[in-house]
Amino acid sequence: MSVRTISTQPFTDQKPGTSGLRKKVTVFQKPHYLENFVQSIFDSIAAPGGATLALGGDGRYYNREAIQVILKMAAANGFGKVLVGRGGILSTPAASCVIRKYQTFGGIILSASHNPGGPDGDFGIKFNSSNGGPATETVTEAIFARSKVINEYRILDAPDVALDEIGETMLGAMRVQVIDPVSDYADLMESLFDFAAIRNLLAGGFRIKFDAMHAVTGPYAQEIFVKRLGAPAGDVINAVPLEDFGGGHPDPNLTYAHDLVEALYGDNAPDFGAASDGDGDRNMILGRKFFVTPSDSLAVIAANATLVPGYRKGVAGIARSMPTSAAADRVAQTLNIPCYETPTGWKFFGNLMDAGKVTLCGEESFGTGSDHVREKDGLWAVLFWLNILAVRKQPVETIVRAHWAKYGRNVYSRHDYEGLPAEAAQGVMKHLKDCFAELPGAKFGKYTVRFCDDFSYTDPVDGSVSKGQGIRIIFTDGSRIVFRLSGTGTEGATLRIYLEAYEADTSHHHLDAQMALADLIRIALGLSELELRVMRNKPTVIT
Ligand code: VG1
Ligand code: CO
Repeated sequence: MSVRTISTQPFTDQKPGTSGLRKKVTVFQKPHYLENFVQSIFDSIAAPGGATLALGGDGRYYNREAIQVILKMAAANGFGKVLVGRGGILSTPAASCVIRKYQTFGGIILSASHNPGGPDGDFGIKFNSSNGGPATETVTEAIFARSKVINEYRILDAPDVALDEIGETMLGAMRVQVIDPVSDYADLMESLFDFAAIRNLLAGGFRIKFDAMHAVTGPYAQEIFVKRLGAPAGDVINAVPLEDFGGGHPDPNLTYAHDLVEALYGDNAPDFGAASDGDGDRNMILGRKFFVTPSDSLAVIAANATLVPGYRKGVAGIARSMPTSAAADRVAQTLNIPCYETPTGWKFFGNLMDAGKVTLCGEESFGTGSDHVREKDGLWAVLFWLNILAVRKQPVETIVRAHWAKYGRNVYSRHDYEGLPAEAAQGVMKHLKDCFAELPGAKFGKYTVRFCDDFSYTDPVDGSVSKGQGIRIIFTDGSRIVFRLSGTGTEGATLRIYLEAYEADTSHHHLDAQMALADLIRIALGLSELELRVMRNKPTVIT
């Protein structure tokens, strides 16, 4: 087995987005494309000789091929050991767990998350640091800079490694340890939550349904809900991971998790429903005929954290991404703990968690998590809810309505316009910025603009500054409209409009969110001239 040094030419488009590099599978299949990016990672992270790496992915199409390439490149680049999930599988939170538990130098995660998979679908790759979290912007920028000048990469000339059995093999001088992708993660969950109480809840007739959407969490959900918590096997649906997610869109929301939504809104509905995404870091929480917004979920989790064994000591602080509703801020205020507002993307939470400033983090995009790992964590959120339900013994809806009655309701929705011509989408953003000077003080019905800006974040731990993170228009009553361009898509541009209205009056809490937000939606469309500029008359997805 010899190390080969292969000459290559840089690609100009290897800039990591909100969460790693995401492209069409066909782009990753171009000669040298994957190799260039992997070598750019290795060249940027300065791993000491003999370092250990964790490696795994969500099992989508091209996962297996990519794992073999990365193993051979890791061996040729002087790594001493790679921990790889059996079959090349590790959910994103499980990868984070493995990096932390075995104190590896870092990890490479293969996933395009909720984006569709298959030969015509998407693929993705990202590097996580030794804290288990996505590399910071400083690191991803270094990787991008390297990718623009790279002229060679190193790869071991070797046969493929067998990955379907637990055990160890040598790849040149590097050890490849195939690990059970589920057990370390399931053990971590068992150490945080009261499994006995949840088992009793389920044994007592409380019915759940978990939709794995034919994505990576199937085996995790079966181990945790069925084996360890005693749920009937049929409670985990779409549990077999498929390379193309069964042709579906593994995004846990009311539009794409239709099997689950049908069950929870149908006759004889279960008491609790949940789903997760392609790589297992997102979650959707449903009660019987009731949807919990991700922003509310974070707030309810924070308010009830001390009911859960792993969080009995309390929460040091909360962080939420800027577009996420301020529901969690109200809980933080009551608990008298800090609440941080970060740009979109989990990589911004890592420093805060490492510094002990926050325990819980959340994003409106169905992401919730804590400092138990450094990724958002779908099954963790589901277990958190089940633990709360086991203690409070009330329906999901009752718990959320009681929460609103105490803190007020941050009515919330996100409207996505997908697949737009990039120039038109950028035109909308530019037009909005051009309006900044005249907006403060402007009145729109009952709303008056307090201020507007293009969100900029200074990391309180390392002082790094991230600019241009989304346009905020904030009204005097705390209501908000946020405009942002997505950084995870692979085709055209996706423009997201985030809408939030604060409602203190309990008698209005039964209103449908789209109705309650109708005025803000009108204002957003009027101000942005969106429909005209992108030639659309309705959003692609509303969450
Ligand atoms: C989206 C979400 C963001 C999330 C990111 C990665 O990014 O809005 O909150 O962190 O996806 O999640 P964007 O740039 O498209 O808005 V995942 O589950 O795709 O790793
Ligand atoms: Co994901």
